[in-house]
Parts: sequence; structure tokens; C-alpha cells
Amino acid sequence: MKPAVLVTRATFPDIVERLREHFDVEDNPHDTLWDPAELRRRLHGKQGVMSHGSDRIDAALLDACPTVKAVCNVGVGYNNVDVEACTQRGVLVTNTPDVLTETTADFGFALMMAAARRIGESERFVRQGDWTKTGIFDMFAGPDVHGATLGILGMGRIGRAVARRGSLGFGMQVIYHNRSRLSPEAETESGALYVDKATLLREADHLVLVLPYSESSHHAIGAGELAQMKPTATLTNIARGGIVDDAALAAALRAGTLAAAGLDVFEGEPMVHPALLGLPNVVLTPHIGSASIQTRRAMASLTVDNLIAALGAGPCGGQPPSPVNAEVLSTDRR
Ligand code: 8YV
Repeated sequence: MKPAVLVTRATFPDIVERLREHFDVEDNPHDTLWDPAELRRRLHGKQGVMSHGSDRIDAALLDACPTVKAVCNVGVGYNNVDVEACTQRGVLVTNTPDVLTETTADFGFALMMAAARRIGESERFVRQGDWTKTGIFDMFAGPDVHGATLGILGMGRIGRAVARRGSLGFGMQVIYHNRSRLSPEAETESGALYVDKATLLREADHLVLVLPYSESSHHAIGAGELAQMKPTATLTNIARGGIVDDAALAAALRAGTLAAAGLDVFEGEPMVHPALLGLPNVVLTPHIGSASIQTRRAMASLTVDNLIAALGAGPCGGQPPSPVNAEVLSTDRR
């Protein structure tokens, strides 16, 4: 009998077909949002799940579904999964690193540029028919990106890819802060200089957030941090909602103590803080940082590779390509 797996969100039909070659699949072609009780009901009796950031995978769910052996999350971030609870129960967790690095860095750069060069505001202006006089000299003038100081908070793969774009493509001085400092070789490759957080906040003309969400990064950028930034600076968040205190950010943008922001992620998605919605100087996108067609396919495909290896459903088994808690592979609780 094939192992049973649950696919919680709609994905490419050929990805589901590939899963069906190995598994008994329950999928969600209409992309219905399942509440925790519905997720529990559907996961019950399954061996694996292809999960997303919108699915909370916690101890209570695992205890209600003790046959689950693999949680294969579509995304590099996995703060929706209680990894410790999974590890304790011998459940393998996997994610999708690397395949989305360059695409997400592209998007971060695009959002930063849109905020700095006021693309959202000016696009609305044209669309609304407000452009009635040509040649207004300072119309929608914003700060330069090229040659400016790019600050990066969080210097993993995506942070380094943003840094390379800034240093190699835009002649920016790149400074970064991270829990741990990069090796000298990685710093040279990224063209980035390590600084403490206060210096990062004080000196960045454009600050991009690329750190994972955890209790310790909750509101890493709040009123106090925003107050340390230049009033001409921009802030871009392509990491996770909750890293920025959205109410404090809206207050800074409204007061003009920060020039502009680009946000792809929000506290309480898909809700967006109402104070942000009314502001002209913030570009808002619905968590699409990794959403290029090629990268979405690569993420889904890597998740299938992980599921097949994790549940030993492939012709030759093998190691899952991107385990988060690889230690469970060597325990006998599986
Ligand atoms: C995904 C992401 O959109 O990779 C991540 O961590 O946030 C995004 O790429 C999301 O995880 C989809 O489940």
C-alpha cells in the first residue's frame, strides 16, 4: 500500500500527478483554507504532509495524527512548524532553501527600489488621471538607490544575494548585521561590511530585513529602532510579519521620520494594519517574494523530492535533500 499524504494548498497539477505515482494523495485543488480542526481531520491517518506557511503544525496536531512521519514545508521559512515538537516525536521536517534565493532577492530589490523611487504613489497618480501637467521638476522625487548605503539585517542566503545586487549592480556601500558574522571570504563575495545593529540603523539609506522569524526577532524593528533611522531612509521587509511592529512603522511613515517602506509581509496576514493601508509612502505586496513561475515550480518539486525520500517511497530511497531536523533520520523512533 502506498503511504498517504496530504497536500494542504493548491499546487501545479503535474506536481500532484508526480505525488500520485508514489503516494495515496489527498489534495486541495480549490485552495480552500482549512481551519486547525479541518487540517487535523484531513491529516489523520496520513504519513506525510506538504504544508505551507498558512498551516500551523504543532504538538497538538502531531499528537492527534500520530502516523505522520514527515512535514515537508513549501518555503524556506518554517516558523509555522514547531520543529522541537516534531523532533521529539521523530517527525522529519524539511523546507525549500536555495531554490528561491535569487528570486526573493530580486523581489526585495524591486520593493526597495519601488519604495525609494515612489513607484506605487506615482503609478496610482497616473492611473487616477491626476497627471495633468508635465514637467513638474520635483514630482515624486525620492532618494537615490545607486551609490547609497544598503543595510541588511539578517545575512543568510537571501541577505547575501541582496548584498551582491547592491554592491555589484548598484555601486552601494553594503553594511549588515547578523547573529553571527560571515567568514572573510563570504564578506568579500557579498561586498558587505559587518556592523553592530545601532550602526546599521543609523547609517543605512535603505534597510532590508531578511532574518527568520522567531521569538527573539519579534519586533526587532519597533518604535525605538525606527527612531534611530535617517528620516530620508527606506525600510523593506521581505522576511516575515512580526519582525516589524507595523503600528510603529505606520506612525513613523506618517510622521515623516522615515521616508518610505516596502512591505511584502505583515503581522496577522492576510490582514494588513489599517494605518498602513491609508499611507501613500508604503508599497504593499501580498507575500509574493518567491513567486516567480520557475521558483514556485522549483519549490514544489523540491518538496516532492523531500516527501519521497522522507517516506522511503522512491525506487532507491535516499536522503531528503533539505532536512531541517536531520537528527531524526538517525533515531529509531521513525
Ligand atoms: C512562501 C516564504 O510564499 O519561503 C518562504 O519562507 O515565505 C515564501 O516563499 C511561503 O512559505 C509559502 O508557503
